[in-house]
Amino acid sequence: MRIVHTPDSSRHDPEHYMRRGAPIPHPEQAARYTILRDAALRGGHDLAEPADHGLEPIRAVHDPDYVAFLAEAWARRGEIPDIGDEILTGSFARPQMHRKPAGLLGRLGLYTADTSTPIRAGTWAAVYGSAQCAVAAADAALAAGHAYALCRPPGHHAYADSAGGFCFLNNSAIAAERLRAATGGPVAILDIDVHHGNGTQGIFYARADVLTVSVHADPADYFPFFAGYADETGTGAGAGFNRNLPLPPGSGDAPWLAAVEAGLAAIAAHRPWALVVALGLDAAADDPIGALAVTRAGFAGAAERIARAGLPTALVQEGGYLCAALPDNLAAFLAAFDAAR
Ligand code: OKP
Ligand code: ZN
Repeated sequence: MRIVHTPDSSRHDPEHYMRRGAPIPHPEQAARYTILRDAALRGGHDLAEPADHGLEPIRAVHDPDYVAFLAEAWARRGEIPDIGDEILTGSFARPQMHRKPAGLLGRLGLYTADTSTPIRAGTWAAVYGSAQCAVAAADAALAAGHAYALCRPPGHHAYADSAGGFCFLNNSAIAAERLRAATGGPVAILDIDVHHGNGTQGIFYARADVLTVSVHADPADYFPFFAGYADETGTGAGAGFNRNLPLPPGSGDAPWLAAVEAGLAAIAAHRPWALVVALGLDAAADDPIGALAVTRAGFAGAAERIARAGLPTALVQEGGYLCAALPDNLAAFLAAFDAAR
């Protein structure tokens, strides 16, 4: 398996975020990059760093002003009196608020959904490099059949113009749009992260050319709370092109794999020309912020089923947090995918 990664992924190093009213150590730690990379190395995969395709593939799914804001925010930090190691706000625009304030903190409140995406010295380098990994994996999937992008930070909670849930740029959406443009045919995204891929759904919700399918823990009492319900099926030209498969908290391999199969059946019915897998590993039983109980055999089973779809496939890393099973689950997924191809 071609693995695309960049050491720049380590440069975003958030320390804390607010969870249930109190600051806790941030789960999306820089060490995730080295741990996932080393798991891929041990598996004998072929590691490469991405070429730089610039901002164009990023702007193909994101609002240009939002992208410029992310790129420039750290350089503008002096506008905030007594700024420390990060730019963060506690004031967020509500959906009915559309003004675009000139100041840095107001702009940040317009462009972020929560406190989990502080902007620090290396944030843009990591976010940009992560997006380039997604682009490179999409290109490699067309050239070689499949590839894995070790994207950190993750991306599936990022909308066209907002960060949130540890995510800044939507790497899976960037890969999907790259595949759609290159093939000229419809493409599909299967998101198996334990959290609903709300940003990805939002980006493609009115489009028929990118089918979005997400398998996740029921958002009724779990992040991202405000999207991910089964009755969200797309709008306008995109009606019928979004599918959500929420599962009760605590669900294990059998219901999870059944949902993955249902998602793959929906994808097959739409006859896409390529597939993006938003590969979160946080459905694992011992994930520190997870809500499901998937085992290593479950991840291998999902990989086998996805590989058998036989589509050019870009695997894009999403969540999956520090626990003993994390590297093993990635290794098992990649090995099972290779074996089934
Ligand atoms: C990212 B991915 C708001 C943040 C709540 C966010 C979880 C993000 C998971 N205070 N928690 O899908 O693995
Ligand atoms: Zn997640």
